[in-house]
Amino acid sequence: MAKILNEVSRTFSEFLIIPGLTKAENVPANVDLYAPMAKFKRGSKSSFALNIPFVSASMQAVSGADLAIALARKGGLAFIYCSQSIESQAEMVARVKLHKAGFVPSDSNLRPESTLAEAVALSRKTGHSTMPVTHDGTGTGKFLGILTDKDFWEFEDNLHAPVSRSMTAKENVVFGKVGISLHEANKLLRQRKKECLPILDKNGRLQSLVFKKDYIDHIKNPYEMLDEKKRLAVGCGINTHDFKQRVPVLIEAGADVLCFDSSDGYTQFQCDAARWTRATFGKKVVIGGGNVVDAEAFRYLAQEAKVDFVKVGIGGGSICITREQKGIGRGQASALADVVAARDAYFRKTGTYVPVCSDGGLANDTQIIIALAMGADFVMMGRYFAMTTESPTPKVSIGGRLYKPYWGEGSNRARNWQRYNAESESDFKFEEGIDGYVPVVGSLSDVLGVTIAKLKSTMCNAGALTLGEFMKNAVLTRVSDQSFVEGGTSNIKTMDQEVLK
Ligand code: MZP
Repeated sequence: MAKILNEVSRTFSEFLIIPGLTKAENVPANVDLYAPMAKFKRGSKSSFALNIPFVSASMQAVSGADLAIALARKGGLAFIYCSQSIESQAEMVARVKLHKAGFVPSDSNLRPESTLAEAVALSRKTGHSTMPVTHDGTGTGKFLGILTDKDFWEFEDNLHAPVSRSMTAKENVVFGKVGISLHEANKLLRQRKKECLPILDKNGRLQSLVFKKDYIDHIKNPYEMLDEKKRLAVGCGINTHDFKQRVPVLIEAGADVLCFDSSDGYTQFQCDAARWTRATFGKKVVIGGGNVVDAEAFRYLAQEAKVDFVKVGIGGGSICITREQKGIGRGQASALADVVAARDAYFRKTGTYVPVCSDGGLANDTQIIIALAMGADFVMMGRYFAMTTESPTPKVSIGGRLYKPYWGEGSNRARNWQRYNAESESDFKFEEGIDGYVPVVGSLSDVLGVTIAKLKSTMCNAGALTLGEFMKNAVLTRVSDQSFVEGGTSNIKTMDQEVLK
């Protein structure tokens, strides 16, 4: 007979946190949201950690280059989706890496004989208003001058004229030489009241650009996730089918973290692929495994596949219909509690801490906070990020409100057959995800700002200054259906009801 677990599968909205003693130092300004991602030994530090405990899902409708840049600047990490060609995934990684606040390779360049019309077209295409002029129109050609949108009037000047007539020629440009430090470059920008500093090599060839706006941006985003070369960090989804081709290209492109994108990660395929990746690229590569929903599967991935972190969640995603289609899955709170207990036991036994990520089904800020209190080291979200301006989909107006399309990787639209352990695309015979719309909520920075404020506030209520303390000290209570209903407002008419009447 099949084994039937006694415990009912529970979700996050069935729990509340009981406040602990809030000490004088428990104020949001003192709260640190550091979250380890790579496994580590007792007494040592994780070799790769997040500055805020949020990562974005490896999904077509979520993690493109723009979202990856926006999230890394805030201290989190995006997982660029793998349900695309290896080349286009690597290209997205390269775009994130190019967006370095500091020495930026120039990718909007003109030749002296280019026309102003070509300059306008280039500026529209790239969104850049500062365009170096080099002898061959490349980002490493001999530097001749610089053209900005302030040097000509698009609707007044003759757009057939060559840019050489309007540009600021090299002899009048303030530039730095290769070898200059970022600090010195910024100092020069400040002293000479400039917006952009071209950096030239000893032969007068352009090497990179330093922008004042990047300096300001860096000051405004102190939690940026940066790699060793001070470029923004980025993660990548990978699968168990083409990993031998995909992983080397992604690592070459600069991916900082790899994570298996699988609806059920308790498989020998994943173990073999993780072992191959580790054997080929060594200890430094950060590998995430999953998804799993119980202790046994966690132990398998930690012990046998030797992954760095384990992702939890089957069937809970907002677009997921796996539970209805196949009858597999587990309530996310029960799954997380089981895996977290296994993580702690594994740590006690082996001295190795393998971080756990709660993936999918987080419908609001409260559920995010409960997941972290329950012991998730960090959370992965799809819908949450799909709703932001930076997600890769276009805005659509429906009934006077703005929406963005959001679809599951198991939907017919994504056809991510590798995620569902199918043998080939033709083996993709039924959907496990839906295709719909989510409301647009604003910029990632604004949305995340509110979530972080609530999280820090709750951590103060619980008397915790770090996420480690939060999960160690949190006391959770189950709520009855009735207490859930009464948890909202009672006998009050809200403005919305009044206005909408
Ligand atoms: P959510 O944050 O939108 O609720 O869930 C996102 C998570 O759902 C992803 O990280 C992934 O684990 C899972 N997912 C993605 N596509 C599907 C599907 O088509 C899915 N079923 O379940």
